[in-house]
Amino acid sequence: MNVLKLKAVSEENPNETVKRETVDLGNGSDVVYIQRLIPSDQSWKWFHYLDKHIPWTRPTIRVFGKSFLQPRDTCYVATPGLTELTYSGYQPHAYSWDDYPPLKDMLDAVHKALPGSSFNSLLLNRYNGGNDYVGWHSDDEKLYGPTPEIASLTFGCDRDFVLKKKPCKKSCDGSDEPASKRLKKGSHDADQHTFRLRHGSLLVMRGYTQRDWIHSVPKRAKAEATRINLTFRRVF
Ligand SMILES: O=C(O)CCC(=O)C(=O)O
Ligand SMILES: [Mn+2]
Repeated sequence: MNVLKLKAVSEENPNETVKRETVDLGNGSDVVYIQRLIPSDQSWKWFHYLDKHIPWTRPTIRVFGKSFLQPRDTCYVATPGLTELTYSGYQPHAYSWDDYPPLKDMLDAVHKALPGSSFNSLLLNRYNGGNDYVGWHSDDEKLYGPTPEIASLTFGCDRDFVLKKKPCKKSCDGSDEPASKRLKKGSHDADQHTFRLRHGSLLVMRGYTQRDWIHSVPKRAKAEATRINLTFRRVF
């Protein structure tokens, strides 16, 4: 039903293409942002389905040797038989796509927007207001391979998504100076990008983005409402 509706929009207006922006981050990394992938009414239907039916949990994770309650709710879905995901000392239970059939419609919509993609796992996050966040990290786990494509679908409250270049360990800019010196004088605007992730939007990180950049969704005092985010990934 959901997919049919998406089809109907493009069939009624075959020349209308969804606007997408690509930001070249350099050195083989880029980000694609589609602000209006899923129409607003469909996005609200999916938001309410996910909010109500997904078995959200708030696990304890370990960061720099300390235990924390993860500052957002989460759930993991994956095709059976894949290598298990572990992050920050936590191994989520992998639910099946068949447990939550509308997830397959969401996956279809993402595959349609990204020809050639083939995602087989999904990490869901729910931010219950502006105090919930995800800290700086990259999704560079081995199971995703060296150049993962990660597609991030957002429903509900708008939040900022910030990408920041990792400091160079060696002289990646050809300079012989130590990283500390180069950072002080070398950091500039191109080393950070903020995307306002809207209801129904899709952001895709590609190439070496996980190797060379970190990302976060910072706390925002003014973001009172709930945001649900789905990141589709391929496990190799
Ligand atoms: O909520 C988001 O937009 C990002 C979530 C994220 O980075 C993650 O789950 O790894
Ligand atoms: Mn991430």
